[in-house]
Amino acid sequence: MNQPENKTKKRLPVGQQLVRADKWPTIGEKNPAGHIGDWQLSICGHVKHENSWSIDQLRKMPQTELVTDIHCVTRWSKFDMKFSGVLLQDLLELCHVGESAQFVSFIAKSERDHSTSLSLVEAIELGTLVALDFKDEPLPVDHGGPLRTIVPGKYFYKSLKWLTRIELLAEDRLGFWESDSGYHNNADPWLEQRYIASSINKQEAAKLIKSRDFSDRDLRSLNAGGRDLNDLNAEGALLRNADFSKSQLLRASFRGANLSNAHFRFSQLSHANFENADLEGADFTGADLRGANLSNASLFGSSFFARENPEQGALIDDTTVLPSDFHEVLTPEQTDYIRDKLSDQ
Ligand SMILES: Nc1nc2c(c(=O)[nH]1)N[C@H]1C(S)=C(S)[C@@H](COP(=O)(O)O)O[C@H]1N2
Ligand SMILES: [Mo]
Repeated sequence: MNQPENKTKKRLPVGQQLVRADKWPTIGEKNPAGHIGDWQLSICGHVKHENSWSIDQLRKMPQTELVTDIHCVTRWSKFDMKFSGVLLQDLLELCHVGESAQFVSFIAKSERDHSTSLSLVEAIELGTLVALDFKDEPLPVDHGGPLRTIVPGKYFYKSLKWLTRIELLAEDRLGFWESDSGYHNNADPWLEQRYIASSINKQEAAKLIKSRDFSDRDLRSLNAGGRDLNDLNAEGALLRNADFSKSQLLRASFRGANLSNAHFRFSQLSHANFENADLEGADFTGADLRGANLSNASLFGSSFFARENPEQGALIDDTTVLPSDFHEVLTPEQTDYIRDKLSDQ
């Protein structure tokens, strides 16, 4: 882990915000596949003895308690989350891991057979927990019950919900988010390893920017900062982690676009349309949002001002249409900022 041990070290990694104490967002899949009743966990692959356990059998094994901070790549964090269950290391010892095993893949019983992976050394060193309980109660199903992994020291996408299989591998097999959505395979929040780089080259990007038509395109991590993009059509585009800082985006339409962790610092977004867009973790610090429509957008962990510089926050007034749940999904500081702006009128 790269987190220095000294006590003065900031506890919140760069770019993260604490979510409200009474909120724990559900991210990604919401439900497991099939029945919970006959849940089995198996370990297979490069091991001498394959093994499987029921939930009852896992509960009878020595239980380890883990209190950890969780950091989601979409910029929300929660401190002191208390889980208990069986250490991955204890389960692996029962299977006699082969010398050829270098990676471990965690596989979910879910509609898309969601998975994620770690190097075996790291999985053990980080103290990966196969968790059964949260705060001394069985894990809620939407948070991965009856069984999930908790991997301290990585973004939370490395912690798999509805764990049903652990496979020991000689070569890494990228997980769902890592292969499909460009999430960084190392996922260290202290190094801000959120996403891998853009999939399109500079010439292609320049052409696209000129056309002002991004609709339905995959443009993850696109660099479109400081551009004139008034009247842009970006409906349905995949623009996760894209950079629009200081761009002119008057009347741009981002309806239904995926803009999680997009950067809109100091951009001109008057009368832009974000209806039904995914704006989790998006940064609107200093942006002009007067007349913009954010109805039905998902704003978990988004920010509108920076604590270092509160007077340079986003321009919001009663012509800005906000989603009705904004005060539930933003941090208290961000909510207060917006309420102040609205009451200034
Ligand atoms: N099976 C499964 N596990 C998953 C995901 C998922 O979509 N499916 N999403 C990951 C992501 S991105 C995060 S942030 C956490 C969210 O866990 P939570 O919904 O309990 O907050 O689960 C991780 N594990
Ligand atoms: Mo996440």
